[in-house]
Amino acid sequence: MKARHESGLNEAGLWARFAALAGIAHECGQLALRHFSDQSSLGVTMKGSQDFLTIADGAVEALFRRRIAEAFPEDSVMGEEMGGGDAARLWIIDPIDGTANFARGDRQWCVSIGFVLDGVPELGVIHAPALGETFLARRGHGATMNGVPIKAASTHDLRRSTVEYGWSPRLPAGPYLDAVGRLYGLGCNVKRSASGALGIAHVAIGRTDAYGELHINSWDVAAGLVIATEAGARINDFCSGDWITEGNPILVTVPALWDTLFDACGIAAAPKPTKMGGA
Ligand code: LIP
Repeated sequence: MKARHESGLNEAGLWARFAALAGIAHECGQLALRHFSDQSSLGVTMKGSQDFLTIADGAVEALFRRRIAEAFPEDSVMGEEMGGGDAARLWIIDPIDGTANFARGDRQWCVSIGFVLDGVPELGVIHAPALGETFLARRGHGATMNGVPIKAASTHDLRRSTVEYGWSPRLPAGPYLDAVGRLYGLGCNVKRSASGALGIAHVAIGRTDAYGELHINSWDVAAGLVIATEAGARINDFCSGDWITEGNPILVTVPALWDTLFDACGIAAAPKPTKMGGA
């Protein structure tokens, strides 16, 4: 069978990875859930202001790396806690996205795993075990939540819209607050749940109409890029420049609101982060 990409990975190889992805994510989720259920043992430390770290983050990423080394030894892994870099066959994991929530006993967290082939996000899973929800997609083959097809909302009226606008201490608060003010001025409902991956998944399933953030890391969004695109959402050119190692601004919206929200969220004028999150 002809190689599907320069990486030499053919269609069967992509399907094999897709078939393994949900199972590996669930095993990682179960480990995370065991730690989540014993809050006194989390060993919470701070990587910086509002930048939480627990022992679960490292344990989940280590488990994921073992499973990929066993199943797909020729693939590379990049993760929030143990680092990595670009490669032709690249798994990108945020072992606990929404760590601030995880550390406080809030269920809004997930394991987010994407597979990027020759620079193109091909597979994604966002698994939220404490919520009983698993979002899954392969590029060109649709997106599901718990096996049921999902699609983004058809909202046209900003006064009926809900926008999640993410924040992190990687950027000064000014541009964030300015954008939030513009969104409220347009009649939007604005929220923040502190998990970028779940924020993108909620656009894909139609619970919200946009997720924006002036800077976010590749491990937060690699899975959501595939899931949201397959659900019919529109996404900015996040996969440009050194997106894998440096991140970028992100905007995911229902199609009808793209132009207005791109301007209101200030994506074109996003400042560069003062420090990188993660490893
Ligand atoms: C989170 C991101 C989110 C951001 C949070 C935090 P983490 O990642 O997914 O977009 O707004 O501040 O950075 O640290 O929970 O893995």
